[in-house]
Amino acid sequence: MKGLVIKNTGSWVTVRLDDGTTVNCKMRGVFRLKGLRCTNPVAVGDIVQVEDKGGDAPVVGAIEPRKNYIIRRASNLSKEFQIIAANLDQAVLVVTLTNPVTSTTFIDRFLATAEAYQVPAVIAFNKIDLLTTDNLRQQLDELKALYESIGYPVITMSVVTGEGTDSMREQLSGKTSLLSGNSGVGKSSIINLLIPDADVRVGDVSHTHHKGMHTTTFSELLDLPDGGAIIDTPGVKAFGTIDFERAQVAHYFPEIFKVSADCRFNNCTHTHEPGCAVLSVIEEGGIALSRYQSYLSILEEDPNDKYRKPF
Ligand SMILES: Nc1nc2c(ncn2[C@@H]2O[C@H](COP(=O)(O)OP(=O)(O)O)[C@@H](O)[C@H]2O)c(=O)[nH]1
Ligand SMILES: [Mg+2]
Ligand SMILES: [Zn+2]
Repeated sequence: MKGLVIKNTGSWVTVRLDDGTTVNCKMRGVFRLKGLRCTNPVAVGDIVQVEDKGGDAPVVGAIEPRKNYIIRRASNLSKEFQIIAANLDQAVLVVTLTNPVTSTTFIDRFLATAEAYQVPAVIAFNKIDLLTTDNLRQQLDELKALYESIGYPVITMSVVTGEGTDSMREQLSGKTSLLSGNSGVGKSSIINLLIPDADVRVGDVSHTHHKGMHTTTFSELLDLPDGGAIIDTPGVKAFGTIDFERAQVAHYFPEIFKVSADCRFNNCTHTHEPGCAVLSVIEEGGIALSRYQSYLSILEEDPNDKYRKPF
């Protein structure tokens, strides 16, 4: 029997079969993914075979090839990984300019990681009802223009006033979307707004619970009333970092990558090299400084420390 994984609590997964019924399956041992120890090989969004071998519960057998997936460390210093979600149509990053402040570095690292995972990214600025100063409103306009110019869809919205929520609904319609963002930006509120019977807790810092040395992440696929689904991963702020090779970082900043075709050296890191097209475009104001700073912040990470910094 084939089905879609709609819930994962670590040791159990819930699979929705083709006929619409759901079945709880047991997980089996530790799998390996590209040479990495992986404690949680089956993820929400996976299409799996369910095998009923007459034991106390059916088990998850083969996993269908994924179109994409995202991973994170099982815990900060762990060498083990968890797949957070698979087969995403898009990843929506919910951000706020106030209460709390989301930094552009955080946004850009998320976008770069989404590029690397080949998951289309969307930015949703929530809590625009709190932008009561000219300065904040101008910040919103500038960031919206910046990210749209790079090619990312941008939504501006408020759960409180309802402004922009139709655009959010439209953006999510018919797709499977991961909802990410710092704690407190309004992810749970958005889910409750769009899926009235989801009844997700609002205001909780994290639903993550500790089990031995590992942080077990509970994730769930929530159906949208008009088609599509949101993958909710409480306690996961953003993607885990992935293996960024220095030379590849520019590939994940579309506007930097485009210009880099004109650099004199094809191994240009766009930091100091003569004939660097990126540096000259930055000087002309054609690439935002905030984006370049985020690029540098990834480039400057210790290459031996990869997989070490979840963000
Ligand atoms: N002013 C304002 N507050 C909001 C908005 N959306 C959510 N909140 C509040 O922000 C807090 C955190 O929301 P929550 O949905 O739990 O955020 P999460 O941690 O991202 O899931 C709660 O007190 C919400 O009521 C909004 O659009 N405007
Ligand atoms: Mg929440
Ligand atoms: Zn260059």
